Amino acid sequence: VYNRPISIPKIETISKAEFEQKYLRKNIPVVICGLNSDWKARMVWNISYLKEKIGGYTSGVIKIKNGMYVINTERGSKLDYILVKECLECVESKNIENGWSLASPIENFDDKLSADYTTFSYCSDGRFLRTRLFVGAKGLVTSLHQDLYENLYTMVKGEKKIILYPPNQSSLLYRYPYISKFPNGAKVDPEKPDYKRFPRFEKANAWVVDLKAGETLYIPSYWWHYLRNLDESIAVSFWWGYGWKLIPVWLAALYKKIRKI
Ligand SMILES: O=C(O)CCC(=O)C(=O)O
Repeated sequence: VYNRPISIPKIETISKAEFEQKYLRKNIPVVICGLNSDWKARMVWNISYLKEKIGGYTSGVIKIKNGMYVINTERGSKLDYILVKECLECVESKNIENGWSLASPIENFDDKLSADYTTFSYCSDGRFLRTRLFVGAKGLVTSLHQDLYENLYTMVKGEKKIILYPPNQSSLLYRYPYISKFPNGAKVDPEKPDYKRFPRFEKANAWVVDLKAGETLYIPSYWWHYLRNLDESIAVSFWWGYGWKLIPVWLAALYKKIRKI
């Protein structure tokens, strides 16, 4: 469906210096294989383990309607605070029509999961480091959006289709207005393109990958990303900032605080 797609290259683990030189400083996406192979999480994480470890916490979870995270212009009002156990049971029941998905900062769960993973050296000295745990049912879609952070997105279980567009194609993606509650979101659907409504989108070039357990995708800051679960999946993302790019990160945090979003 997407025009002239580029397959994101998959490489074996490289040194931090090489990662910085070839990818981070050039803002080029890449899939690194094997980075998380020594994580205990790769062996033990599944829904029942997570229920046992963190099921008793109350956490903000993302509401899902019709197979999508509800992160449209109503973003901000769609986090429900419920028991993690209830959210994970909903994932287990494969309900993506009207349910929840876990997308929570891992710090919400104190140190209950900290022995199961390690922060990758590529981002361990980055500022503003945020670690998030994603657990979602097969078929769940995260609509196209961009973030101010660098992102190392690592699959622990399952597989996801991920579609990226570089920031210099933003004008082809029909973003929501900067003053909306989803200023980092785009209106186009990469898997069901509507070229009548969004004619410029026909010129966009997607970078695509099916990201499997054990693989880590580097999503450079400002790159647009869209994700669909090909299986029930568990993933961890590390977001961080560095250099001048920390200025917009700080400004956005302030803006969110003021507008309470
Ligand atoms: O896991 C997902 O579906 C969303 C991940 C994401 O958007 C991110 O890490 O920025």
